[in-house]
Amino acid sequence: MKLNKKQFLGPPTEISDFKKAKVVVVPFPYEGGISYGAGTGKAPEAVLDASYFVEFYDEVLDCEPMQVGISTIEAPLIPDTPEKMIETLRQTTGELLKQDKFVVVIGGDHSISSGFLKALVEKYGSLSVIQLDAHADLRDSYEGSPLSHASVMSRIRELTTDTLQIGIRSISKEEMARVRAEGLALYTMHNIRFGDFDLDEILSELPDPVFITLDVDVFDWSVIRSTGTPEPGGLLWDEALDILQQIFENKEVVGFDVVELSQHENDPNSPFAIAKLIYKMIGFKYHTRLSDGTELDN
Ligand SMILES: [Mn+2]
Repeated sequence: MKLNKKQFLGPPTEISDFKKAKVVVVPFPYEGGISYGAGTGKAPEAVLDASYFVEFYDEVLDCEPMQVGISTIEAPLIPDTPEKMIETLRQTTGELLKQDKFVVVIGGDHSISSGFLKALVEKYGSLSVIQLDAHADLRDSYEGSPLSHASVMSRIRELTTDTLQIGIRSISKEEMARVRAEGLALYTMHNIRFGDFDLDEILSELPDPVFITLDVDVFDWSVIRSTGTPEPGGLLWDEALDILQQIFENKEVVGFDVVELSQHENDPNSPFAIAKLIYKMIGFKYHTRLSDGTELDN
């Protein structure tokens, strides 16, 4: 596994030392499955570039989360068929999981997530998936492809039946019928806005460990506007962080991916927000839970 020339955050070299790092960042610039705006293939590099401007110290957690060690590997060579692409990501993340790394994947479009999840299932046997997304992604296939980004939750539900979907505000009649028929845990933005969303209670019913797949279009476009299929009325920055912190504090999160950012030259803000988001999530993971059960030493 080759180290990336651009290390997430651009930290001192001892922080990005692969052997010592608890966290490994995997850039995975696949954009074969997008249906609307292009640019997800350039997103991981844009996030790495922007991450150089993220402050190491987190003023809320009162520590430098990077002290756990964060190493960024080079993006694997990505095959052009979706089946092989998913296999490549499964192998890459599987190898890192074997070395007990906490893996963070930067996409790429949402179709990549089932590859990472396959590796996690191989390691943990079974786990739950929390999806933050504007779209339900529950179509069995989309534009003829079962491996489309718009059907990723259908593929994920073939690997685990414990799913939780948050922030949804674009869902077809057929998808909603499936949610009702199968009793899926799906919470729309409308549920969140109008009080029908008790995250503590919802999380208590979800088995550990947990994989989080975060589609950046869950955010309101005042926060993130560079994404393939943006939807108005999403989560604001602090709302999303509150939800994520609650998840990390209450569940054993064993990996996450951040997908569907697209890179546009006239919008440096979205990649920066995503770089900061990823660093916040790493902070949530290690501020409250080190593998030996102790708090992170500031
Ligand atoms: Mn999605």
